Amino acid sequence: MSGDFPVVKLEGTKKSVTVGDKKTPVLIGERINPTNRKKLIEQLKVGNIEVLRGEAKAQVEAGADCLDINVGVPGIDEKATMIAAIKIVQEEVDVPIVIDSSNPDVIEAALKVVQGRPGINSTTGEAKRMDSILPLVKEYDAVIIGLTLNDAGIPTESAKRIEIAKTIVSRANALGIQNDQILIDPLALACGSSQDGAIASLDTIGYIRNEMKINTTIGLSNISFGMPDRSKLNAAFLLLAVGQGLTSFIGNPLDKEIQFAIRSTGVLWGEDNFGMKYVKHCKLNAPQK
Ligand code: THG
Repeated sequence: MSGDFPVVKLEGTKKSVTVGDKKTPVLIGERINPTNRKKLIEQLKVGNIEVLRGEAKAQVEAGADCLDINVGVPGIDEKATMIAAIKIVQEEVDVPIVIDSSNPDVIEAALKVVQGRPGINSTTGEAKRMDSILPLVKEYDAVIIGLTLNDAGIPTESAKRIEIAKTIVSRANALGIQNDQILIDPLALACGSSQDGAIASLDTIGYIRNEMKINTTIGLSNISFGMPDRSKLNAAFLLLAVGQGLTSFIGNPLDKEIQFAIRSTGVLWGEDNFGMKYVKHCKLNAPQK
C-alpha cells in the first residue's frame, strides 16, 4: 500500500506473509484452539499432539496464510504442550505462526523454539500485561497483536478503544518496537447482544487505518455469537471491515462463506490476476451435477 502505511512481515519456516500490502486480508487460521472443541480438549489432555498435524494441514490447504496456536486447557502443562505443538505444526506446514497464550512464560518458551518471525497474541492495554509482553516482542523481533481492552474491560465506544490502541502503540514505540511490528485488534462483540458493537469495531478499524496508520486484525467469529447462520454474518462483517481497511483477521479457513468473501475481495479490488483465484475457487465448489 502507498505512502506511509507500514507493512507487517511474518515469517514461517519457508513462507513469509505481508500484512498491509494488499486490500485482500491475510487469514490467520483459528482452529488450533480448544475453545468450544470437546474432542480437541480431550486429545490435548492426554497429550496427543499428533492431531494438530491434520488441523494445520487442512487449514493451510484451505487457504490459511498463518496459523494461530492456542493450547490453553486447564490442568495441562501449557508450556510443554505449546512447545510440542509448535514443533509439530512447523514440521507439517511452512506458514507463519501466531503464538496465542494468556501466560507470558508460555509465550517466551514458544518464542525460543518457533522458527521464523511469529505473531504474539496478545497484549492488552493493561500496564501489567504490556510490561510482561512488550519486552519479549522487542527481544525476539516479533509482531504483536494489541487488544483494545484494559482493566475496565472492553469499552463499548470506539473513542475509548482508539485511546487504548494509542496507549499500546506509544508504549511499544517507547521500547523500540516499530509500527511495522504491530497489529491492533479493535475487538468484535456479539452483535446480537450489543446493538452498536459492530459499528464500534468498524469505526475503530477505520480510524486506526487512516489516522494512526497501523495494521489491524480481528477475531471474526465473535461478531455472530448467538445468531443463526453465523458463517454468512461473519462473512458480511468481514467485507464491511475490509472496506474500512482491515488488513488481517483470525477466522476459520474451512468456512466456505469466508473463502468466498476473500476471493471476492481479491477479484473486486484487482488483486486477483484475471480473476483466476476466484474462478478456481468457484470450480472447486461447484455443485455436483
Ligand atoms: N482476537 C484475538 N485472538 C483471538 C480472538 C480475538 N483468539 C481466540 C478467538 N478470539 C478467535 N479464535 C476462535 C477459535 C475457535 C472458536 C472461536 C474463535 C470456536 N470455534 C468453533 C465454533 O465456532 O464453535 C468450534 C467448533 C469446531 O469448529 O469444531 O468457537 O477476538 N486477537
